[in-house]
Amino acid sequence: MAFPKDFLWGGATAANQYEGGWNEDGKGISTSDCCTRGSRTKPREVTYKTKEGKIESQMMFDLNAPKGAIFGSFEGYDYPSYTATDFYHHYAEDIALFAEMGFKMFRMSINWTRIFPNGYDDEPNEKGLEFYDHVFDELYKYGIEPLVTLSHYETPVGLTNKWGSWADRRTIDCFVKYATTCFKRYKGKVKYWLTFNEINCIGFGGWMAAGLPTCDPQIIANATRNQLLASALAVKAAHTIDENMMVGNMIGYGTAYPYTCHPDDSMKQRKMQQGVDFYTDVQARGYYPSSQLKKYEREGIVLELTDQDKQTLKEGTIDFITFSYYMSSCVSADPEVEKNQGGNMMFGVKNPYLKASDWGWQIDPVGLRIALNDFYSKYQLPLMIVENGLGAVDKVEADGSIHDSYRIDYLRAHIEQMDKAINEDDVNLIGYTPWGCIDLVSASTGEMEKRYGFIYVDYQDDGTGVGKRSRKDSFYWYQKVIASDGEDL
Ligand code: BGP
Repeated sequence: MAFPKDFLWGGATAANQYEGGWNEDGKGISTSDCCTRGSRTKPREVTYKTKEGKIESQMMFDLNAPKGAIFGSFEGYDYPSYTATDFYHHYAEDIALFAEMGFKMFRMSINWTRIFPNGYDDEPNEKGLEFYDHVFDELYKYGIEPLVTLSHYETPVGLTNKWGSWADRRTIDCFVKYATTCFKRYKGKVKYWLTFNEINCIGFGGWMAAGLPTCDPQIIANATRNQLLASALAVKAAHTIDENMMVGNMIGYGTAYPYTCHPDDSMKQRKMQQGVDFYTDVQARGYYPSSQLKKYEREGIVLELTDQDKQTLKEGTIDFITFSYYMSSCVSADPEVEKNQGGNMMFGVKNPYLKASDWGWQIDPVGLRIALNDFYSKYQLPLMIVENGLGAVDKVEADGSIHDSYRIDYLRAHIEQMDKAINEDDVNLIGYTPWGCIDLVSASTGEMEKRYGFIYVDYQDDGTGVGKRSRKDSFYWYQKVIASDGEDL
């Protein structure tokens, strides 16, 4: 079977991990520019100064992070977002390579701090706007449709310093101003937009996702509401500025199975699923599900939701649903079993039927088909998989070739399941942009060692490399897949 002729094959990136040029042409500092480099065994740390001037750090996934710390100035940055893999200076070359693979779509993010350096500035930075003009013009040249994320771990630190970033409602206005500036400027050039990358990650990655130096549940609930409102207002603005614009959400997703057929495992899995679905419920249906409101109540969290807020959510529902999918996990109600954590981002229990990547992410192509079916039966909106892929260590042979058959195997198995979802389950899947289509910095490790690309970039973690690009075996394979509408796998 084959994919529809107009299927949007492509690849995905994000400014904070790909762009570099972190302080060029008037760009401000974003949350990602303030992270220390992580390592494979240790989650990346965020360093900041407390009110008393003490340097503190927060583990990206540490739920016991200090509460209510006030950010001062930042010191000792060591995050490779500084250069990343230098899209800023290589965009024309990279886009030509994407075109060579036959891309129909390219997912990227606009770095908010390139447009509004502090987040709250009166006027946008013209140089920043110009950069993306060049990028979109280049994509247009090859008929590649941009898919643009407005916020992908790039919250301006200026907003954190000013009033605590997304904890404060004033950040909504700043985001809407930024989004509106982009919609107006790139009208006719960009049709597909996403508001917040993995909006559901705010709960455990407050700094990364929202510039919050805290995991305090009340603050997270407020910030989540503020992002959901900002997203809805952006959808409304886009539709007013250009009725052809399509705006989607973006969820960090992993299929979760009950560990056994014990009813308690199933119930627990169900509850967990509700917690993930809540974001899409709001963005696609336009209101908070009662299960989430009750949960807040039980936890003693006060959610202020005015009539105006409710109206905004109702009027700003999304046009399509997107999500990332790398792995699945299991949920157990048995505390003894729960201890057997899979070491993956979803904190799930290891599944004995699955193999895992070198980073412990459990590989599950059928789980992707399940996810597609679940999303489609719940919301009946067009779907895009905007991240998927295998993070792996690549070896460059003496002749410069890179034989990444493991990556091809991973992607092939997932595309096969997408095919089934479209042709056997009748799911309306319209696009696929595997993650890190060109090597870039890993979000969880902050390093170059974990690579996803079809295109190799020679930067290494010891600082060597000149930004040279080369085609991996998967490059030629994906080119063939696209050319055959997914038939030649
Ligand atoms: C997603 C993020 C991406 C990306 C990806 C892979 O959660 O949206 O930014 O990096 O995960 O993760 P990693 O880089 O940690 O392998």
